[in-house]
Amino acid sequence: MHLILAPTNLGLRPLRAGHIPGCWRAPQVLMDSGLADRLQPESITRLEVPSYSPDAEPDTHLRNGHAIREYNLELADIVAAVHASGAFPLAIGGDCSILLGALAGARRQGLVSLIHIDGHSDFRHPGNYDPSTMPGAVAGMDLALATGRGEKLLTEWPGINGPLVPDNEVFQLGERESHDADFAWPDVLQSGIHQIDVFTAHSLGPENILQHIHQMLGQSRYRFWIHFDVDVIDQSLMPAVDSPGSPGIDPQWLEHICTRLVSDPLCCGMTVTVYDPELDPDLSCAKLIIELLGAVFRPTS
Ligand SMILES: [Mn+2]
Repeated sequence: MHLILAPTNLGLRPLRAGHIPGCWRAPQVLMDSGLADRLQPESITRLEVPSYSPDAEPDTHLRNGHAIREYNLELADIVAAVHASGAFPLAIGGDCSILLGALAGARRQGLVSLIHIDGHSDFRHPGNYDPSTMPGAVAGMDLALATGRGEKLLTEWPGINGPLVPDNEVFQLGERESHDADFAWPDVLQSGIHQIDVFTAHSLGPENILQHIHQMLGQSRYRFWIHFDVDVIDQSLMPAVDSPGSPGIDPQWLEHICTRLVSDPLCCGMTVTVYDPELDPDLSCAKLIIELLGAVFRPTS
Protein backbone atom coordinates (compact mmCIF):
# COMPACT_ATOMS: atom_id res chain seq x y z
CA MET A 1 0.00 0.00 0.00
CA HIS A 2 1.09 3.54 -0.77
CA LEU A 3 0.08 6.09 1.86
CA ILE A 4 -0.84 9.59 0.62
CA LEU A 5 -0.98 12.31 3.27
CA ALA A 6 -3.27 15.15 2.14
CA PRO A 7 -3.40 17.78 4.91
CA THR A 8 -6.10 20.07 3.52
CA ASN A 9 -8.95 21.94 5.18
CA LEU A 10 -9.90 23.92 2.07
CA GLY A 11 -13.34 22.34 1.78
CA LEU A 12 -14.62 23.27 5.24
CA ARG A 13 -16.37 26.37 6.54
CA PRO A 14 -15.01 28.30 9.53
CA LEU A 15 -17.09 27.32 12.57
CA ARG A 16 -16.86 30.87 13.96
CA ALA A 17 -15.27 34.16 12.91
CA GLY A 18 -11.51 33.76 12.52
CA HIS A 19 -11.64 29.96 12.88
CA ILE A 20 -9.40 27.86 10.65
CA PRO A 21 -10.67 24.26 10.48
CA GLY A 22 -8.17 21.91 12.16
CA CYS A 23 -8.48 18.80 10.01
CA TRP A 24 -5.36 19.82 8.05
CA ARG A 25 -3.47 18.50 11.08
CA ALA A 26 -4.96 15.00 10.77
CA PRO A 27 -2.20 13.28 8.75
CA GLN A 28 0.58 14.52 11.05
CA VAL A 29 -1.26 13.67 14.26
CA LEU A 30 -2.20 10.21 12.95
CA MET A 31 1.42 9.61 11.91
CA ASP A 32 2.67 10.79 15.31
CA SER A 33 0.13 8.42 16.91
CA GLY A 34 1.49 5.39 15.05
CA LEU A 35 -0.41 5.17 11.75
CA ALA A 36 2.58 4.13 9.64
CA ASP A 37 3.81 1.67 12.29
CA ARG A 38 0.42 -0.01 12.18
CA LEU A 39 -0.10 0.05 8.41
CA GLN A 40 3.50 -0.56 7.28
CA PRO A 41 3.02 1.21 3.91
CA GLU A 42 5.58 0.48 1.21
CA SER A 43 5.91 4.18 0.49
CA ILE A 44 4.48 7.56 1.50
CA THR A 45 3.74 10.78 -0.40
CA ARG A 46 3.10 13.99 1.52
CA LEU A 47 1.21 16.91 -0.02
CA GLU A 48 1.83 20.44 1.22
CA VAL A 49 -0.54 22.21 3.60
CA PRO A 50 -2.50 24.63 1.39
CA SER A 51 -3.32 28.14 2.56
CA TYR A 52 -6.90 28.51 3.72
CA SER A 53 -9.12 31.51 3.10
CA PRO A 54 -12.61 31.86 4.60
CA ASP A 55 -13.61 34.59 2.15
CA ALA A 56 -15.59 34.55 -1.07
CA GLU A 57 -13.46 34.52 -4.25
CA PRO A 58 -13.96 35.96 -7.72
CA ASP A 59 -15.36 33.63 -10.41
CA THR A 60 -16.66 30.98 -8.02
CA HIS A 61 -19.23 30.50 -5.29
CA LEU A 62 -17.06 27.76 -3.79
CA ARG A 63 -14.87 28.69 -0.82
CA ASN A 64 -11.22 28.13 -1.81
CA GLY A 65 -12.57 26.78 -5.11
CA HIS A 66 -9.49 27.54 -7.20
CA ALA A 67 -7.10 26.22 -4.56
CA ILE A 68 -9.20 23.05 -4.24
CA ARG A 69 -8.92 22.46 -7.98
CA GLU A 70 -5.13 22.90 -7.87
CA TYR A 71 -4.82 20.61 -4.86
CA ASN A 72 -6.94 17.91 -6.46
CA LEU A 73 -5.12 18.06 -9.79
CA GLU A 74 -1.94 17.34 -7.86
CA LEU A 75 -3.62 14.54 -5.89
CA ALA A 76 -4.97 13.06 -9.14
CA ASP A 77 -1.44 12.86 -10.55
CA ILE A 78 -0.23 11.12 -7.41
CA VAL A 79 -3.09 8.58 -7.40
CA ALA A 80 -2.53 7.87 -11.10
CA ALA A 81 1.19 7.34 -10.49
CA VAL A 82 0.47 4.98 -7.60
CA HIS A 83 -1.90 2.98 -9.81
CA ALA A 84 0.69 2.91 -12.61
CA SER A 85 3.18 1.44 -10.11
CA GLY A 86 0.69 -1.30 -9.23
CA ALA A 87 0.25 -0.18 -5.61
CA PHE A 88 -2.92 0.55 -3.64
CA PRO A 89 -3.40 4.26 -2.75
CA LEU A 90 -4.70 5.06 0.75
CA ALA A 91 -5.22 8.83 1.03
CA ILE A 92 -5.52 10.37 4.48
CA GLY A 93 -7.22 13.79 4.56
CA GLY A 94 -7.90 16.42 5.17
CA ASP A 95 -11.50 17.10 4.41
CA CYS A 96 -13.81 15.35 1.94
CA SER A 97 -12.80 17.59 -0.97
CA ILE A 98 -9.92 15.16 -1.65
CA LEU A 99 -12.43 12.67 -3.02
CA LEU A 100 -12.48 14.62 -6.29
CA GLY A 101 -8.76 14.36 -7.02
CA ALA A 102 -8.72 10.75 -5.89
CA LEU A 103 -11.45 9.84 -8.37
CA ALA A 104 -9.93 11.98 -11.14
CA GLY A 105 -6.67 10.07 -10.68
CA ALA A 106 -8.38 6.67 -10.53
CA ARG A 107 -10.29 7.43 -13.75
CA ARG A 108 -7.07 7.47 -15.78
CA GLN A 109 -7.18 3.67 -15.82
CA GLY A 110 -10.89 3.51 -16.64
CA LEU A 111 -14.35 3.85 -15.15
CA VAL A 112 -14.84 3.52 -11.41
CA SER A 113 -17.67 2.95 -8.96
CA LEU A 114 -17.74 4.71 -5.59
CA ILE A 115 -18.63 3.43 -2.13
CA HIS A 116 -19.32 6.66 -0.19
CA ILE A 117 -19.38 5.91 3.54
CA ASP A 118 -20.33 9.10 5.36
CA GLY A 119 -22.80 10.35 7.96
CA HIS A 120 -23.92 12.85 5.32
CA SER A 121 -24.54 12.39 1.61
CA ASP A 122 -22.53 15.59 0.94
CA PHE A 123 -24.99 16.30 -1.86
CA ARG A 124 -25.26 20.10 -1.71
CA HIS A 125 -25.45 21.64 -5.19
CA PRO A 126 -27.17 24.58 -6.90
CA GLY A 127 -30.31 22.46 -7.35
CA ASN A 128 -30.94 22.40 -3.57
CA TYR A 129 -29.41 25.64 -2.24
CA ASP A 130 -28.80 29.18 -3.44
CA PRO A 131 -25.05 29.56 -4.09
CA SER A 132 -25.24 33.37 -4.03
CA THR A 133 -26.14 33.42 -0.32
CA MET A 134 -22.79 32.18 1.03
CA PRO A 135 -19.50 30.70 -0.16
CA GLY A 136 -20.13 26.97 -0.53
CA ALA A 137 -18.12 24.45 1.50
CA VAL A 138 -16.93 21.75 -0.89
CA ALA A 139 -16.68 19.17 1.91
CA GLY A 140 -20.50 19.24 1.98
CA MET A 141 -20.70 18.89 -1.79
CA ASP A 142 -18.24 16.17 -2.65
CA LEU A 143 -20.80 13.60 -3.77
CA ALA A 144 -22.77 16.16 -5.77
CA LEU A 145 -19.59 17.37 -7.50
CA ALA A 146 -18.34 13.82 -8.10
CA THR A 147 -21.61 12.98 -9.86
CA GLY A 148 -21.37 16.11 -12.01
CA ARG A 149 -23.57 18.57 -10.10
CA GLY A 150 -22.24 22.07 -9.43
CA GLU A 151 -19.61 24.42 -10.78
CA LYS A 152 -17.49 23.26 -13.70
CA LEU A 153 -14.45 24.34 -11.68
CA LEU A 154 -14.84 21.08 -9.72
CA THR A 155 -17.00 18.87 -11.92
CA GLU A 156 -14.85 18.91 -15.09
CA TRP A 157 -11.46 17.21 -14.97
CA PRO A 158 -8.77 16.76 -17.62
CA GLY A 159 -9.30 13.80 -19.91
CA ILE A 160 -12.67 12.88 -18.42
CA ASN A 161 -15.95 13.23 -20.28
CA GLY A 162 -18.97 13.64 -18.00
CA PRO A 163 -18.98 13.17 -14.25
CA LEU A 164 -16.21 11.46 -12.29
CA VAL A 165 -18.76 8.76 -11.46
CA PRO A 166 -22.35 8.31 -12.67
CA ASP A 167 -25.21 8.17 -10.13
CA ASN A 168 -25.91 4.50 -10.65
CA GLU A 169 -22.28 3.61 -9.83
CA VAL A 170 -22.44 5.27 -6.39
CA PHE A 171 -23.40 3.55 -3.16
CA GLN A 172 -23.94 5.96 -0.25
CA LEU A 173 -23.88 4.36 3.20
CA GLY A 174 -24.64 6.10 6.49
CA GLU A 175 -26.70 9.26 5.86
CA ARG A 176 -28.34 10.12 9.18
CA GLU A 177 -30.53 13.07 8.23
CA SER A 178 -32.67 11.54 5.50
CA HIS A 179 -35.78 11.55 7.74
CA ASP A 180 -35.29 15.09 9.09
CA ALA A 181 -37.82 17.74 8.11
CA ASP A 182 -34.95 20.10 7.24
CA PHE A 183 -32.89 17.50 5.35
CA ALA A 184 -30.50 19.65 3.33
CA TRP A 185 -30.51 17.64 0.10
CA PRO A 186 -33.69 15.56 -0.21
CA ASP A 187 -33.15 15.27 -3.97
CA VAL A 188 -30.41 12.69 -3.34
CA LEU A 189 -33.26 10.25 -2.68
CA GLN A 190 -34.62 10.81 -6.19
CA SER A 191 -31.21 10.53 -7.86
CA GLY A 192 -29.90 7.27 -9.25
CA ILE A 193 -27.53 6.97 -6.30
CA HIS A 194 -27.91 3.74 -4.30
CA GLN A 195 -28.32 4.53 -0.64
CA ILE A 196 -28.60 2.77 2.71
CA ASP A 197 -29.07 5.33 5.46
CA VAL A 198 -27.91 4.71 9.02
CA PHE A 199 -31.36 3.50 10.16
CA THR A 200 -31.70 0.94 7.38
CA ALA A 201 -28.08 -0.05 7.99
CA HIS A 202 -28.91 -0.83 11.62
CA SER A 203 -31.78 -3.09 10.60
CA LEU A 204 -29.74 -4.89 7.93
CA GLY A 205 -26.45 -5.63 9.68
CA PRO A 206 -23.02 -5.71 8.02
CA GLU A 207 -23.45 -8.89 5.94
CA ASN A 208 -26.65 -7.67 4.31
CA ILE A 209 -25.14 -4.24 3.72
CA LEU A 210 -22.25 -5.92 1.92
CA GLN A 211 -24.71 -7.92 -0.14
CA HIS A 212 -26.42 -4.71 -1.31
CA ILE A 213 -23.07 -3.11 -2.14
CA HIS A 214 -21.95 -6.19 -4.08
CA GLN A 215 -25.22 -6.23 -5.96
CA MET A 216 -24.38 -2.78 -7.34
CA LEU A 217 -20.72 -3.58 -7.95
CA GLY A 218 -21.61 -6.82 -9.68
CA GLN A 219 -23.63 -5.05 -12.36
CA SER A 220 -20.71 -3.15 -13.90
CA ARG A 221 -17.64 -4.88 -12.44
CA TYR A 222 -15.79 -1.54 -12.64
CA ARG A 223 -12.91 -0.93 -10.29
CA PHE A 224 -14.21 0.88 -7.20
CA TRP A 225 -13.03 3.52 -4.75
CA ILE A 226 -13.96 3.65 -1.04
CA HIS A 227 -14.55 7.05 0.55
CA PHE A 228 -14.66 6.83 4.34
CA ASP A 229 -15.66 9.99 6.21
CA VAL A 230 -15.11 9.15 9.89
CA ASP A 231 -18.19 11.20 10.84
CA VAL A 232 -20.22 8.10 9.94
CA ILE A 233 -19.21 6.86 13.42
CA ASP A 234 -21.46 8.01 16.28
CA GLN A 235 -20.35 11.26 17.94
CA SER A 236 -20.04 9.50 21.32
CA LEU A 237 -17.01 7.69 19.84
CA MET A 238 -16.02 10.17 17.11
CA PRO A 239 -16.62 13.75 18.28
CA ALA A 240 -13.49 15.02 16.49
CA VAL A 241 -15.16 15.97 13.21
CA ASP A 242 -16.62 19.11 11.66
CA SER A 243 -20.23 17.87 11.81
CA PRO A 244 -20.58 15.23 14.52
CA GLY A 245 -23.86 13.33 14.82
CA SER A 246 -25.88 10.38 16.08
CA PRO A 247 -26.66 7.66 15.45
CA GLY A 248 -23.71 6.21 13.61
CA ILE A 249 -22.49 2.91 12.26
CA ASP A 250 -20.61 0.64 14.69
CA PRO A 251 -16.84 0.80 14.05
CA GLN A 252 -16.70 -3.01 14.11
CA TRP A 253 -19.30 -3.16 11.35
CA LEU A 254 -17.33 -0.60 9.37
CA GLU A 255 -14.16 -2.61 9.91
CA HIS A 256 -15.87 -5.75 8.65
CA ILE A 257 -17.38 -4.01 5.62
CA CYS A 258 -14.17 -2.21 4.65
CA THR A 259 -11.99 -5.30 5.18
CA ARG A 260 -14.16 -7.27 2.78
CA LEU A 261 -14.25 -4.46 0.22
CA VAL A 262 -10.51 -3.77 0.35
CA SER A 263 -9.74 -7.47 -0.16
CA ASP A 264 -11.53 -7.34 -3.54
CA PRO A 265 -8.98 -7.05 -6.38
CA LEU A 266 -11.24 -4.46 -8.02
CA CYS A 267 -10.90 -2.10 -5.04
CA CYS A 268 -8.56 0.61 -6.33
CA GLY A 269 -8.10 2.96 -3.39
CA MET A 270 -9.54 4.62 -0.33
CA THR A 271 -9.86 8.12 1.10
CA VAL A 272 -10.20 8.64 4.87
CA THR A 273 -11.40 12.10 5.77
CA VAL A 274 -12.44 14.83 8.19
CA TYR A 275 -10.74 13.78 11.45
CA ASP A 276 -9.93 17.00 13.35
CA PRO A 277 -7.20 16.56 16.00
CA GLU A 278 -8.06 19.90 17.58
CA LEU A 279 -11.27 18.25 18.82
CA ASP A 280 -9.43 15.16 20.10
CA PRO A 281 -7.39 16.27 23.15
CA ASP A 282 -6.86 12.74 24.50
CA LEU A 283 -6.22 11.28 21.01
CA SER A 284 -8.87 8.61 21.55
CA CYS A 285 -10.31 9.29 18.08
CA ALA A 286 -6.86 9.02 16.50
CA LYS A 287 -6.43 5.63 18.19
CA LEU A 288 -9.83 4.46 16.97
CA ILE A 289 -9.03 5.45 13.36
CA ILE A 290 -5.60 3.80 13.46
CA GLU A 291 -7.00 0.58 14.96
CA LEU A 292 -9.79 0.47 12.40
CA LEU A 293 -7.47 1.03 9.43
CA GLY A 294 -4.92 -1.35 10.90
CA ALA A 295 -7.54 -4.09 11.06
CA VAL A 296 -8.74 -3.36 7.52
CA PHE A 297 -5.31 -3.38 5.89
CA ARG A 298 -3.49 -5.91 8.08
CA PRO A 299 -6.38 -8.19 9.01
CA THR A 300 -4.21 -11.09 10.17
CA SER A 301 -1.95 -9.11 12.54
MN1 LIG B 1 -18.26 14.04 4.29
